[in-house]
Amino acid sequence: MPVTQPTPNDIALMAGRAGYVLKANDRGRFTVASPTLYPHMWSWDAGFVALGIATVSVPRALDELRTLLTGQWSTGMIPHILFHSPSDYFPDPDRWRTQVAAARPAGVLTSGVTQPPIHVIALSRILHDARRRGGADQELCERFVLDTFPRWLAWHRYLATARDPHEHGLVEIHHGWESGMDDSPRWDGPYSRVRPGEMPPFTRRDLAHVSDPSQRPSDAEYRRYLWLVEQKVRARYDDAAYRATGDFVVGDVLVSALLAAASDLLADMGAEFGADPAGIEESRLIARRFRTGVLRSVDPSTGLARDLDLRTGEHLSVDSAAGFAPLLCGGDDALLRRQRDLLLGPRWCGHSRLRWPVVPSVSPASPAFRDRTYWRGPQWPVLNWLMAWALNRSGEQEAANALRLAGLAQLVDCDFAEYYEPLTGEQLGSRDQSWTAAIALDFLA
Ligand code: 2M8
Repeated sequence: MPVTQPTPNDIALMAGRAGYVLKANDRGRFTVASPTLYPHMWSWDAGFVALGIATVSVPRALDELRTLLTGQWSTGMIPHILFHSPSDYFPDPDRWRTQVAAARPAGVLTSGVTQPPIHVIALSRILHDARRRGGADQELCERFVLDTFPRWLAWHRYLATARDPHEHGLVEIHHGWESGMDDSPRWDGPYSRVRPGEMPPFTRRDLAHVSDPSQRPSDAEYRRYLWLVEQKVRARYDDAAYRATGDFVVGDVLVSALLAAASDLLADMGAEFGADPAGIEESRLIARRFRTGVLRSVDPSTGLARDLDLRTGEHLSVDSAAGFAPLLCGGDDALLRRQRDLLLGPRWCGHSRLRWPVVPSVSPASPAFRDRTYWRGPQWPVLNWLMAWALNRSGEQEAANALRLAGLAQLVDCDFAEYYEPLTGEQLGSRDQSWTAAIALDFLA
């Protein structure tokens, strides 16, 4: 179906409504990921949210990142949720029991796993907006970059060391939640080897907030998710102890590519603003190691990057959007051209049955594709933003703009859904999802 371009009226409405959603989800110094389903601050959501807010207010965008950093553990880890007030979200702090961890922060309740390191990429977009505005905004942002440089470096160092002790050049994740793509078919193999043992009973609360349970992971999947939390608690959130005992240990190509891209940007910004030279050098080394790891994982027959199950040593070949990790971290020119053509071609964004030519989480041509189920096929606007950002950065402006325009056309209903049914364009999951509104603002800026 051809993409109908939003009219100037649509665009004005979209910008206004996106700003309104972010304002309504604003709790002062942080933004909830969504008003009902996710009433706390999520780590990678906060990155996207901050870059969206920056199009309106640079100081408020920086506050978002500042708040996130209050949850940083002494290991450098940025946890995937910062809990701010009691709510009906499950698993809650009582389930995470992070008080068993010596490294937890004081004064903030957090989860005990991570999410993709998008934050420095967001910071570089905020800097871009700050520069466009100049004056006090620019000054504030440049100072923030310099002041927080050691904190971001500590976060990246944590991923590069505690999560890659054998220097595979792939960040190890200990839970599907750490990938941000919770139930993606990327994890079906590793999860099939997760055997839940004795653990406290639980009641899911997420299903109360969606119209149709098939849009969310199944109960069997949730049991495995909760079992891995139990294993992390038993290991007292010590990564080496979990590695020795935990069921799920996988090298994640998307997280690794984001780490490489973010480390490049951190080094560039650090060099520009006079950060510690040793830290800049370390950041460049991290970027190089993880870029190499991602490129090494590419399957020559498909041209897609593959995660590595570190329990079995197997590469995981799935037609998931994470396979485009090299586009994010950069690399060999021929591979990047091949990936661009693949992404825009008939197995992906150019698939004839797609309502909008935006990046689906799983190729509609794959047997693993499910049109309505969460990370198993639906289109996630943030993923489309990431790919557009990556193409733009590698000089592919035309391709990036095609994703941007299709992404805006998809959002013209102004519901800012969490994800979209790719064949019909129906909104799925939560509405008024903060990161969806945020990337709309960035696309419009
Ligand atoms: C989803 O994940 C949470 C668990 O972290 C959940 O399903 O309860 C994912 O889409 C994740 O990527 C996202 O950050 C989070 C909040 O939007 O929701």
